[in-house]
Amino acid sequence: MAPRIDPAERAAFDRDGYVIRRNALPPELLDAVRNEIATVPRPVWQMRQGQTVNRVIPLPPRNDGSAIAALARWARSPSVRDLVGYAAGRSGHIVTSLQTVAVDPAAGDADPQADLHADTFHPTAKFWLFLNKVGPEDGPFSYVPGSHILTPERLAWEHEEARNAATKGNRHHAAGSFRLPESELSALGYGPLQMFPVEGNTLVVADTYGFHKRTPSQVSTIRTSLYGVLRRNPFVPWNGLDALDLPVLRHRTMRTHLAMEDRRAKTGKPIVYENAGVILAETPPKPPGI
Ligand SMILES: O=C(O)CCC(=O)C(=O)O
Ligand SMILES: [Fe+2]
Repeated sequence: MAPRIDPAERAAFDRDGYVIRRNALPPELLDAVRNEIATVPRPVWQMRQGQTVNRVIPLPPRNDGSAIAALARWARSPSVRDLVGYAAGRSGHIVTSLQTVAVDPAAGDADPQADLHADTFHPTAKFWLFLNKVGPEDGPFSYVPGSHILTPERLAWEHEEARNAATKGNRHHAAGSFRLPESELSALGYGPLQMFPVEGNTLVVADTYGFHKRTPSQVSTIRTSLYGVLRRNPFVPWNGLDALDLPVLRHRTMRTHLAMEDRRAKTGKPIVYENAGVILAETPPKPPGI
């Protein structure tokens, strides 16, 4: 994949584990997308994690003439897809949706994504195209530059954690998304955590095997992005060739998953994402328990 990546972005990724691309969308598309998000209600699913409400707004399955459909096409363009594939170490289906993250510090416990962590034990990529400015108070993404690189200390740590994670009392750690106190970064050969406040229209692509977190917000705030995840089975011995990326399937994976959640909810089974109806993406969430 390397020859297909812009050389400056490739060098930045190889060194840091992330790439930041400013002014990612053409200005007309950015304006149209912002305008549509502010005025056109869409089907929304959401999950509360403590003080944070995470919303998923699926992209339209076909070109319905909307600005969001044009945004979905942009996300499939080679300059985005190749970079995300390179960051994940392999190409394949990028599960993409609109995401809003609403934080109200008064509304609950700490957000588990605000603990420093690696998503899993192998390279895997996420991207955020932040549509509006994300200031230091707005819960920006934070990353430890270079922590996508497997140092001998990191390898030993992964091995040790893998042996005892299940008994450490943290659900996310036990599930394989290992948590790390910031004070232990230097023992693994890494430098300090860095926070990335961004201007609107900034694309951030990161290998989330590197240590990262959402910066906790001290104020009530909402962050909207186009969000994508490329996480493949690391034991599949080929690159590309992902059945979920076939045109008939790729628009449906998210919707099928959410429709299943709805069916589970109807029968009283536990769910992760609840159906929030057809609303504006940035509607302030109801306080917990209402
Ligand atoms: O939303 C963020 O800034 C980071 C959240 C996170 O850890 C993730 O999506 O893996
Ligand atoms: Fe994460």
